[in-house]
Amino acid sequence: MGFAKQVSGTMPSVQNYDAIIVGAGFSGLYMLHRLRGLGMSARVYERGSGVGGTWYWNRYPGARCDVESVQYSYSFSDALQQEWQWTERYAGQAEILRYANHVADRFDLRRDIALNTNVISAEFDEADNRWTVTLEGGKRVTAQHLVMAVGCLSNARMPDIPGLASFRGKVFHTGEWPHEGVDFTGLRVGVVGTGSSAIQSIPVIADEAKHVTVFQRTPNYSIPARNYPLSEDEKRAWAENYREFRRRAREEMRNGIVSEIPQKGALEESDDAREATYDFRWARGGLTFMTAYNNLALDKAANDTAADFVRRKIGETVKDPAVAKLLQPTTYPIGTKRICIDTDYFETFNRDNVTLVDIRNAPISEITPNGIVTGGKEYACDAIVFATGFDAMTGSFARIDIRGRDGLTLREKWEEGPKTYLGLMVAGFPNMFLVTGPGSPSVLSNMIVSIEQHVDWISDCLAYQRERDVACIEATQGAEDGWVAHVNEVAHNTLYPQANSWYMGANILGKPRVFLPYIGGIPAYRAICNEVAANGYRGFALTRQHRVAAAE
Ligand code: N01
Repeated sequence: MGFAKQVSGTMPSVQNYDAIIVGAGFSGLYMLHRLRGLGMSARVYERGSGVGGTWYWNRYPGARCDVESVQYSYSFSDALQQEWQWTERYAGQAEILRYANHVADRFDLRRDIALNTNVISAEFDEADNRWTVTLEGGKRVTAQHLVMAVGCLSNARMPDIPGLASFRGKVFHTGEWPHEGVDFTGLRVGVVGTGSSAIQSIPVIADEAKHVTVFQRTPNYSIPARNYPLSEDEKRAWAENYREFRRRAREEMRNGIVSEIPQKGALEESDDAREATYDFRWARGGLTFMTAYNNLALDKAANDTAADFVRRKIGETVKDPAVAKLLQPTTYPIGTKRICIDTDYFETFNRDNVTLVDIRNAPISEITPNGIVTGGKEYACDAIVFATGFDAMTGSFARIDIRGRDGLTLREKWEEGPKTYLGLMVAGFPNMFLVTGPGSPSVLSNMIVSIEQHVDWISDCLAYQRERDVACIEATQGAEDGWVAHVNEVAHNTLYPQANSWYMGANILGKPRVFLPYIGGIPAYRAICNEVAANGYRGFALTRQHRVAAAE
């Protein structure tokens, strides 16, 4: 291990590394930093022209994190967290992207990152336990370890609607927004979708456009963000106590976000007390609305109390009762689709220049040169914004041709849904690590907390291997089967599978319905990962020349 090596002969020279990292988002950046710390040679390949992952691509109007900025930031360097000053309670996309760039510069990461570089395929060579990675254009590189830091929501999905190519105006997807921005002044804009991205962007677009027509298939529960500029006192309070806040996020909070830990179920309180609790959380704003009680994700009757409260708030906010009714979700428990956080979303439907079109029973049948057709009616548009989401958690893997042992492709292996051990490795794909992969808390948690936990675990694992001269590590089939069963069992003890959500792969036609993330919570998950490592990487087979351990 150490320096990248060139192997040459009659073949074009091939660059060899200890590790190749795919993706320069928050996962890839920190992974590179940790590998450098181990003295390993590593190269990051990133398809975008800059670092930042999600925050590089999602530049749509109103894009903002739904986790508070002081909590949505790295903890690995105290110097970094002391010197970086967040300006708002929830950082906007531009500020988060500046932060990612600051991290890349501050830790001198750029010299090992290749931008504008698409990874086409990755193939495991069983003879020498190395991965050969082919880049767009044909260049090949090899590494002992492959780290897939490809993000959970990185494969923007455009619906296949007849006539789309004939549309005369401009077409956008929130997940791949033009860098130069878009001026909607004077335009009639159609927005398709009402998930988090739409809910954030619609109020901002409506401020600018002549008219906005929102095409809604399923209404969403949304809680006011209540964003504001952070005061000097708030910043100081965090800066002085980061160590303890970070510890709590890691060790005590199921979702990695520090807040009060609920001690009661929703039905253990009187109606008045419960109303006061929800009122307080609604007024405070943010994701912690869903942690008001400890059984909202578990007990339908408890969940109904929170869902009723939000429906009532929508009814009080939206002036036209027919529009309010369409905006009130009724077909799934609150929180079982990702809860949204908004600024003036429901208020926006009181504007004269905003129309809501319900397409639940009349899907968009066609796009014409002039607009969008549903229910036999054409809605004229000058521009269309698709806020239609992502092929979540598996989509970014599927676009790379990944081949493990015996030429098995990851696409084949995951045909019936992703299978991993701990969301970290896949049986049959040795020396390949996933950061926040399917089967890990990932999207159900504060992503930065989960990313740091995974990257730290992987780094420790690589250090362990180096000390023991291990050439190959692989999840055993038994351990993977056990983990997949556990992930499903935990999910099915909750209300989550009751929603047709992207958590279940339900937003992609033909995608298997499998609950993708691990819902056991960060502290429990972390304890399992640590225990696995402490027991000589239980459930992993480690090989030198000869197999040295294979514990199930
Ligand atoms: O995508 P989504 P998103 N015709 O999949 C609709 C994170 N995020 O980009 O629900 C008509 O949630 C679809 O309808 P339905 C966050 O984790 C975070 O908004 O499938 N409509 C739905 O309304 C979030 O959950 C932040 O019936 C179609 C919408 O499009 C995740 O990213 C901000 C359709 C897609 O919603 C994804 O959010 C933004 C069709 N053919 C995102 N196909 C923050 O941090 C799909 N839809 C704040």
